[in-house]
Amino acid sequence: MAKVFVYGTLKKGQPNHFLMKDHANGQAEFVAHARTVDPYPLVIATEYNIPFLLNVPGTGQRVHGEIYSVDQKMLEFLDEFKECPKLYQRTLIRLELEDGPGGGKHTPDAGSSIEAYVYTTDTYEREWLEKTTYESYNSNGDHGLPYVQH
Ligand code: PCA
Repeated sequence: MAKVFVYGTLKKGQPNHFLMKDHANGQAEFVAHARTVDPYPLVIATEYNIPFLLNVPGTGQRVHGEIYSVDQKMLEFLDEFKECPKLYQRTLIRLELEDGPGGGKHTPDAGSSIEAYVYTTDTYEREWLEKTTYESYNSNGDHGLPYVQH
């Protein structure tokens, strides 16, 4: 099982979360909420209002998201869905754990730090570095840039 940190449309309540719940794509189990140890620019770009974590650590904000434990099938599905490595590249990132589902003995401790895969991008346009950055993505946030399914 691999750990994947999602920060965009794959989070609960966001437009592509259903893809992680579809067992035809593999298995994904929620582990915990987390935020990046380093700041990164999380921007919304393209005509489809797609969220991207630009691979520029040290600028932007510490970004909130969700960690999932996924099987090989789901990892391959996500790579394909994220057009990895063309549009996004799957990299490792250091995260600070927030709350987990609670209860179980495998629940990680809040405040501890772990590494997980994340889909960041190096293939951004220069203007994206000037865009507004977000701490926590919400397609229906007051930025008025809802994700467009395509
Ligand atoms: N989905 C991925 C990356 C950006 C996006 O739209 C995610 O939620 O992490």
